[in-house]
Amino acid sequence: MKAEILKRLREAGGYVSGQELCESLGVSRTAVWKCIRQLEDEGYVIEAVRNRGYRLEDSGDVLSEQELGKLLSTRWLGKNLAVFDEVDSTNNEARRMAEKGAVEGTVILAARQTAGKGRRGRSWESPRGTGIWMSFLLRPEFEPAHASMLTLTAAMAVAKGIRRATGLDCQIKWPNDIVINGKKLCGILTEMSTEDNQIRYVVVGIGINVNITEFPEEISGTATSLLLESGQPVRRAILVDHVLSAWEEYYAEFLKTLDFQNLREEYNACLVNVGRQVKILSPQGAWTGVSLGIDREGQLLVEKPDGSMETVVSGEVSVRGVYGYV
Ligand code: BT5
Repeated sequence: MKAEILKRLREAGGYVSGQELCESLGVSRTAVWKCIRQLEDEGYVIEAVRNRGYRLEDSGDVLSEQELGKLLSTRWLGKNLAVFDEVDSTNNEARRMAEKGAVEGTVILAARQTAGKGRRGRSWESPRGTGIWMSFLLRPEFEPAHASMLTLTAAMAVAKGIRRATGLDCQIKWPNDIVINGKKLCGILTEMSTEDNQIRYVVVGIGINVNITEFPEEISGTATSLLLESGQPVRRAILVDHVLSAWEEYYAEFLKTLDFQNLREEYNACLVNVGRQVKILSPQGAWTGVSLGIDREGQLLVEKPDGSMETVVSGEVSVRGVYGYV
């Protein structure tokens, strides 16, 4: 019924009375109103005027299967696509779908996550309708040791996607953050299921703060959104398309060598703090050194004060600027 109401609104161009919708669809006013609310949750902007009815504005930031299906210019990624109004976590949903046999390249999006996840049990703020909360499913044939580099390919794709969609230049904070003006705009969470040292599937989860205007106090000093940075609202579906298309290209490049041989230079050009002091926070303690960028395995090279070189493996560590988050 939601699709039918949308069709009527589109065709009418102007107002369609609630009464008319009820009668022609044979449903109650409440049922119509509920569908209108759902469409608004998907991002459609619908004006409701007493005695005239509903009118669809075409400036909406719509993130629906229909809209994305029309827009997506990828070759294979997202051909199987599911957009939810609400899930606990798109990564969890992707894993559930993977267990049931979903195909490689399945993309899952949600308007809102009720239990968005960061790394190591941390949570990810995912308010309704203002971000891209997205995961995609891969069933690669390479060994599990290569999988951590998928996070790096996703970071490159987000940076390029944002540049193409908005013109904004952002930077990568190794291994899984995208930052702009020293604040976090995006986080990436890659999860893997293995058996007998073989990958069963990998889920790459990407959270991008798009049109968020306010963050909870705990992160208001470190988090930002594209709207806050540029002053312009961004259409999420267009950004999704740019990020997924860019990712397909980087992934194809990565698959040629199964490492960052061909991507390293471009990655390091986007990396924040190259040539600067960084603080490495590991379970064994904190130390500082100068970041020299990543090597071809995707590990961060850091020069210690005594001149020796340390290779930092992602997973357990966080990297900070010496004076704060970046
Ligand atoms: C991450 O973890 O940055 C990975 C976040 C991945 C989120 C995506 S959304 C789609 C998919 N589904 C999921 O459930 N997850 C993925 P980490 O490096 O551990 O950073 C988490 C920390 O970032 C939190 O402890 C907060 O301090 C901060 N944070 C939480 N929400 C944020 C937000 N919306 N923007 C910026 N910072 C945030």
